[in-house]
Amino acid sequence: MKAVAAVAEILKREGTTFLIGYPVNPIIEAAAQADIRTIIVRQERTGLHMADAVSRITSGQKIGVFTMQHGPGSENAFGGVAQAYGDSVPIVVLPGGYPRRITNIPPNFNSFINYRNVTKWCEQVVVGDAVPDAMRRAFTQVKNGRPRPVLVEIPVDVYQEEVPEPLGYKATPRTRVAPDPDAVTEAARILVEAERPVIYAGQGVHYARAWQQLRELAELLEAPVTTSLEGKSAFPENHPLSLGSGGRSIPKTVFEFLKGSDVIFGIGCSFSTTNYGVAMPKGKTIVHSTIDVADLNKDVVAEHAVIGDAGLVLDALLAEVRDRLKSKPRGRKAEVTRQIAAMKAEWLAQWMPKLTSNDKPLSPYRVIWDLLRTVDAANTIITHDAGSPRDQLSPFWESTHPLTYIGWGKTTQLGYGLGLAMGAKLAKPDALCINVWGDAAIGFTGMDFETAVRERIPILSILLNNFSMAIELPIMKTATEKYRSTDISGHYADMAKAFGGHGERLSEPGEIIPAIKRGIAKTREGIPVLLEFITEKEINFSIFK
Ligand SMILES: Cc1ncc(C[n+]2csc(CCOP(=O)(O)OP(=O)(O)O)c2C)c(N)n1
Ligand SMILES: [Mg+2]
Repeated sequence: MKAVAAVAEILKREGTTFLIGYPVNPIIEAAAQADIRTIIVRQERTGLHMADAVSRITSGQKIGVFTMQHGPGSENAFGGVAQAYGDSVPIVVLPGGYPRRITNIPPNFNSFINYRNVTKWCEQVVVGDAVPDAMRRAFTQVKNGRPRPVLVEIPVDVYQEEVPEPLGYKATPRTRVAPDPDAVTEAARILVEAERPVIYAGQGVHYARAWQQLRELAELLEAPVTTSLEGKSAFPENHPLSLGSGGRSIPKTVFEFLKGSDVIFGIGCSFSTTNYGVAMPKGKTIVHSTIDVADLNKDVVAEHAVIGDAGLVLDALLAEVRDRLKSKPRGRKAEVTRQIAAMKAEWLAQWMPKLTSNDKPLSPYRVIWDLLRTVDAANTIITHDAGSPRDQLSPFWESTHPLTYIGWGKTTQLGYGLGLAMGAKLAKPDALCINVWGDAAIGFTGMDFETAVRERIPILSILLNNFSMAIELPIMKTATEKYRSTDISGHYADMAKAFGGHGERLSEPGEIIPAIKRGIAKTREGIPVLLEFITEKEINFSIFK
């Protein structure tokens, strides 16, 4: 068989049911021939974001795959792969390559050379019959260990070479890494001896699907829980021990309880230094559990470490902690949950005027608050974009069910949210999939709203249009005054309609909820929706330092 047909057959055996891509790449045609649905985007970056969400929403059980052409395709795709790398998302990227005789000759873009720093595995296939080996290596890497993108570049003259038959390829194994028992014992001791422990959960809990164990540990220790932005929804935020979560902006409870803790237990997290994550206060005893030793003692000093899959780590810890506590309650729960509830109520009361504001232009907080109260949270997957929408949404959106929030921000590419919502909808067609973004964000990937219409991916897009890059106002004062450099414009509801979607522009507070309800109904009819809310240039955030 031809190498390109072998690629399609291997994808099938690995469980790929749809291939996201942009021409020209013969894998698209071969996949269609093998009955893999092909989904064509308007630009590579969005397609990668879609593949990314497929992997996230399925905890990597289903791996998103994206293919594009050599040269411009792989050049233009770079952002999407870099974003997945930054946020540790496992995807398979299949670029074409220039013909072998010129692949290493300038100025030809060589994916093998250029993508090495944004993938965990990067290979160029130099001869047709090596395709199965290359695919096996890539899938083994993407399904195991720390999640991150893998890439196999196939030069255009390799696709038509022969691969011997029969093709012996079998789906690669997926396995987990168990922790060192001594490290678990040590961690259990520290956690049980701690007076005011706080659990900080990252997205490792999502990939391990260890939500139940996380909850059991928190309840056993009677310890409050917060998550990273990526880990958001790993712990029910309506649980009395939840501190809530956020990235740059956070609930007051997150800030105060971390500050007041003696021990912080990070599970399935990287503790990376980032503007879009809570900085760990100094002077705490840190117990760090991560799947990748590369994160250990990188940005945060951890005297105690447990390396392994978050699920297996939590299983082992639960056994040890139970053993130590001997079914005796800690006697802390009543006081801790009372403090959390009181502080949360005080903080929310402070924000309530914005969350329920009747102002015009609309407060973005009011839009978000009304959205939260209108959707069925258990059956909704929401994501933010970069900029103010993230900082306005993440602290106030109460996530109650696992993987109902896609948080991100180790790198913050404007326009990421649209592809995430579309990929989530592909992975979970029955969920209401929402992206909340600003008018700068839509400038990057808005054209792919057409993809949502054409490919029948009925998402609900909430646009907060303040005709500005508002978050940049404080640092671009002169440029704004002299040259209006933060102004932007557009009528995006009209754009959505022009693409065949449902679009509405809204400026009345009383219209927010009815419009959301109409929008949800339209998505149920299979029509993507863009609700464009005209908002004020709000740049007050729930930030604590
Ligand atoms: C690709 C990319 N370029 C630049 C930035 C920097 N950036 C972050 S937010 C922002 C402006 C956001 O404006 P908008 O989405 O309209 O939200 P607003 O602050 O107006 O509510 C910019 C330029 C980025 N995050 N991504
Ligand atoms: Mg804006």
